[in-house]
Amino acid sequence: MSRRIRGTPYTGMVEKHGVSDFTVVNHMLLPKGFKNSVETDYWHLSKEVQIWDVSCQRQVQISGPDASKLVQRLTPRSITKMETGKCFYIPILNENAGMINDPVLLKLDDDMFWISIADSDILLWAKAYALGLNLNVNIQEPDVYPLAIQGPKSESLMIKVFGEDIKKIKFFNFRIMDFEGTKQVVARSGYSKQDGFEIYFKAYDGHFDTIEMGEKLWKTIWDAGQEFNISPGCPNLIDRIEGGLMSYGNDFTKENNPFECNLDRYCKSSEHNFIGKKALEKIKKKGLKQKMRGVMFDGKPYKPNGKLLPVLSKNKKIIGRITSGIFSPKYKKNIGLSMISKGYWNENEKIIVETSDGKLVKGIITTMPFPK
Ligand code: THG
Repeated sequence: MSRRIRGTPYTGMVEKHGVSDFTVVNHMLLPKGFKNSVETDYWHLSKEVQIWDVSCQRQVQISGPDASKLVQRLTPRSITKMETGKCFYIPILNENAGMINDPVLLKLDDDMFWISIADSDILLWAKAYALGLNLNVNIQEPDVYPLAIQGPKSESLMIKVFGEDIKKIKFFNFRIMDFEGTKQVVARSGYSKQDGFEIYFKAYDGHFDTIEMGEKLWKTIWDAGQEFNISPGCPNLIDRIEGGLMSYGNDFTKENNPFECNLDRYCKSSEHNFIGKKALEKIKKKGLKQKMRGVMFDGKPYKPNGKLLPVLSKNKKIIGRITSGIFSPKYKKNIGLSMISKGYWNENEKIIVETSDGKLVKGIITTMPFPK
């Protein structure tokens, strides 16, 4: 494998567990599947607990006297009231108000933030902007390798490893927890709709070897997880689509603005200046051409194959394409996410989907997340 594709401290562990495929996100390996089918993993995730190597959720660390000023300029979401110990889901826009990332922001201190990025090079963007504005900040990618523990039994498992204080961590908050004499950021969050935690594992200061300590963390959780029927896993496509969790680069790109992505609630503040503000105000005045929606459709159980399925109106006009889709065993229907043209995006609107074999099947527009 080329040196540009980076492994993680847990790559050896996921290989031992029989990983079947990888994808590459932020120039780093992300497991795509193990021995079981996506459907088997989906049921397991909804009942038990899984351990995921999500090291590719790289951290862009911004510290120094102008850290909060820079972070605020990077997003339309106001961070004025953000407290240390909080996680914020934030849109990051370019000058045209196109989405260039949708990371989770962590406030570690008044002058110290981590931006936990989706798949685009925000470190370069932030550095260039800080240079241009002559800001007093330090920006780097620290040796942090997030490990996700997801599923309804994740709390019991995490208590066993880290102690009762785990219970005090509320959704989208984090605490500093001890592991083998190291301090670790542990958040209640993760890329699933189940309860779950993310350990932003860091070996610290060269006192500990990253791979050795990372494997120790994995093994400790794995052993403690045996009584909870733990299995290795990865972000699950069925759970993600049902839960309306969007994937940058797949469901939306820089060609989409945050309103199209239903991120209006993070673009409400008019008080502060940020990249893309003028363009965003223009879009708001002009109105939208399309919006991200859930789609449910008939036909054979859909197996994703990288092709986008056209979504048509009753009179056969193309009104969108399914960017992520799969058969849902819960709804016993095919489900998907799609940008849907204005006039057709209302809930229960009847649509037609062209399947991979060229058949036209019936479908409807649903809410995002999908109805319970
Ligand atoms: N965890 C961390 N970093 C990440 C992701 C993650 N970086 C990349 C990618 N995932 C970013 N995208 C998302 C998308 C949705 C959520 C988190 C990251 C998410 N959303 C909550 C929901 O929709 O229920 C709402 C969050 C809120 O509004 O407060 O969890 O998964 N570390």
